[in-house]
Amino acid sequence: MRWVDACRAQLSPHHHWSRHACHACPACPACPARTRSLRPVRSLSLLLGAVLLAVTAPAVTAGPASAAGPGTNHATDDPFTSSRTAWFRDAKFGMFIHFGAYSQYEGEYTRPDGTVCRNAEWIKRSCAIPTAAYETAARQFNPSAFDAQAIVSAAKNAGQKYIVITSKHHDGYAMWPTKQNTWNLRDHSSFSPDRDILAELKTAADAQGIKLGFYYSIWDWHDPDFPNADTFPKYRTRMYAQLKELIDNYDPALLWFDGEWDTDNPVNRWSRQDGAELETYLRGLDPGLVINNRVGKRRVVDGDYGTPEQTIPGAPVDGQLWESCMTLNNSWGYAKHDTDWKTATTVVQNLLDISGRSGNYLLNVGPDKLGRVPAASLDRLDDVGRWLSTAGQGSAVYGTGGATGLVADPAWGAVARKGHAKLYASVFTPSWPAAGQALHLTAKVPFTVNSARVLNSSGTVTVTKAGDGFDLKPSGGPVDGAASVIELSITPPSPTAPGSGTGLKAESFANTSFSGTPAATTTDPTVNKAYRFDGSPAAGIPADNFATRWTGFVQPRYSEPLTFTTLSDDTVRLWVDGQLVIDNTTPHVPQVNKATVTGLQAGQKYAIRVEHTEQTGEAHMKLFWSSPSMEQVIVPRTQLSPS
Ligand code: FHN
Repeated sequence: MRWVDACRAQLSPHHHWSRHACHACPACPACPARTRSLRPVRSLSLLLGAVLLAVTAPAVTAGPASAAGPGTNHATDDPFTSSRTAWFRDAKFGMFIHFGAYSQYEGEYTRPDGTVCRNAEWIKRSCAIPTAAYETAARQFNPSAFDAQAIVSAAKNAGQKYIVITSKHHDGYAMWPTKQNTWNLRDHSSFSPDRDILAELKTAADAQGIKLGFYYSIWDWHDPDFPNADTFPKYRTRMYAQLKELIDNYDPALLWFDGEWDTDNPVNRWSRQDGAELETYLRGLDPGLVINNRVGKRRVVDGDYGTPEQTIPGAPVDGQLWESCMTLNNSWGYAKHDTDWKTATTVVQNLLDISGRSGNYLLNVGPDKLGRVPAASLDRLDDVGRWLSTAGQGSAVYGTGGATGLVADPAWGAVARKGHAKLYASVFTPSWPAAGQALHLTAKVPFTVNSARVLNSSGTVTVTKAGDGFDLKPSGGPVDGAASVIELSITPPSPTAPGSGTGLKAESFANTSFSGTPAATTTDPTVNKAYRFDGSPAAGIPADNFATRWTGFVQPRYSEPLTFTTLSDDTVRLWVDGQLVIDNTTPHVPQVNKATVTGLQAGQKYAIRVEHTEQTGEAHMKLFWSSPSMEQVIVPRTQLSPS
C-alpha cells in the first residue's frame, strides 16, 4: 500500500484529506511535514519501524499520539507518574533564557524625536519601533560572547537541572538557521555564520547532564502570513516545519510554547483545536517530549503542565503538573535599566514553597546583546546553588513531592516530603522562633515523628505532640541564609500492598443517554481520556454525541479521606460506594470537580461508577485521586477492578 494511501487509511473516512491532515500521520514519509531529513539515528529506527509495520500491516501507525479520528484517545500516559515526565518532576528547578534580536536594544530605544522608550523583549511593540528599523538593528546583532559552556555551568552550579531558551519570541526572529525564512540569527545578523547557538547549547547541556528545552512563540509579529485568515495556514505550516527542525536538529527534551492567547496587532487566530492538533503532531514526532499548556490555550487539558507566571500557586494544581516561571529582576529580556533584582534568599524561599506544593521553578536570565548573562544574575544563581549544595539542604527540593496532604502548608516556611519517611520543614529565616518558642506543624492525619535535626547545624529540635500536630522547638538559632531546614524522620500511614486490579468495565454508547446496546464494551485500565476534538472511545463511535459508563470497584491503599478529582468535558457524574459524589451534568468546557469521601478502609473494595457524556467539540475524562498520604495521580489500574 502506498504511503499516502496508508496515511489516508489511518485517518478516519470522515477526515478531510489535506496537507494539514497529514500532520496527524507524521510517520507517513509522503507527508509534506516530513519532507525534511530526519536525524540519522532516531530517524533510522523510526523509518525501520514504519517499514516493518508497512510490511506486516496495511496501515502505518506512528504511535498512539499520532493517531487521529474516532477511536483515538490522545492521553498516552499520566504525566503525574509517567517515565516520560519523571526527569521534569524530579528536576524541580530550571533556567529560563530570554535571548533574541530584541537583546540588541538592551532594553532601551531612542525614538527619532529623541525620547527614550524602555522595554525588553516587547520593545518593538511597546516602543512602536518601525519594522525596517527593527530589522536594521537585528542586522547588527552579534552575540559573539555567547558562551554556552559557561551558561550551562552557571545553571548547573545554581542547581538548575534544565534550561529553556527562547528559540523564537513574538518578534518571529529565529535563533537557529531555519530554512523557513531569512529572519533568523544565521541569515539576518552580524553573527558568525559558522556558529549555531542552539547547537552549542545542546552540546554543552548534554555534556553536563542538563536537559534542554525550547521556548517557541506561536504569536508572530513578523511573518506576513500570520495576520490574515486566508494566509494563516501558510504560517502554521511554516511553524510546524520550524518545530520539526528544532526536534530533528537539536532533540529538545521540552517545548515551551507561548503567545497562544487571543489578541490583536497582529490578530492571533490560534485556536484550542490548533493546539490539540499541534500537540498530536509533536508527540508523533517525539513521544518523549514534555510540552507545556501554552501549546493550546493555557488550560488544564493542554500539554503536560500548567505555567503560572510571576506567581506561585497556593497549593498543588488540580489535574495538571505545574511550573512557575519568574524573572530575576522585572524583565525577561535583557534591560540595562532594570536593576530591581530579587535576592538569592527570595529565590531559595520561592523554590522551597514551590517544591512543597509539587511544582517546578523556571527562573529567567536575559543575556545582553553580546550574549553575556548579567553578573547580577550570575551572583544570585551562585548564592542559590551554594545554599542548595550546603549540608544537603537541596534535599528539601530535589526528588521531593508536596507534603501539603500530610501537613498544612506553614506560614513560617515550607514542607516537602521525600520518599515515605522524610519531611523537610524549611523555616524561612525571619520566622525562626525566639529562644524557648516553638513552631507548630499541623498534621492532617496522624503520624509519628521519630527524630528531627537541623541541616547544616549542630542544633537540636525537640518535637512534642501538640493539638492538631506537633510543636518543633529548636535549641539554637537559625542557620545562616535563606532558610533552616529541619529534617523530620517520620512514621507515616503505610499503604496496603498494591492491588491486582485490571481496570473498570467501560461501556460506550453512540448517544449521550446511555441508551440501547453499547457500541463498545471493554476493560479500561484507567479513566484517562483526552479525546480532544477528533477522538472517541472506539473507531465506530463518531467524535461527537457519545457517552461512556465505567463500572467496577475501587480499592484504597490508605484508610484516610480520599479525594476524587475529575477532569471532564462535557459532563460527568461519579458514584463511590453507592453515593453520587460528583454531579456536573451541565455541558461544560474542560472542568475540574472534586469530592472527598471519608470512611473508606484500605484494602477494601468499594463500588465505583463514572458516567461521561460528550455532546460536541472537545471531550475529556480523567479520574484522579489523592489523600493526605498520596499525591494526586490518575487512579491506578491496580486499584480498579471491573467486578
Ligand atoms: O509575552 C511573553 C513575555 O515576553 C515572556 O516571554 C513571558 C514568559 O513566560 N511570556 C509571555 C507573557 O506571558
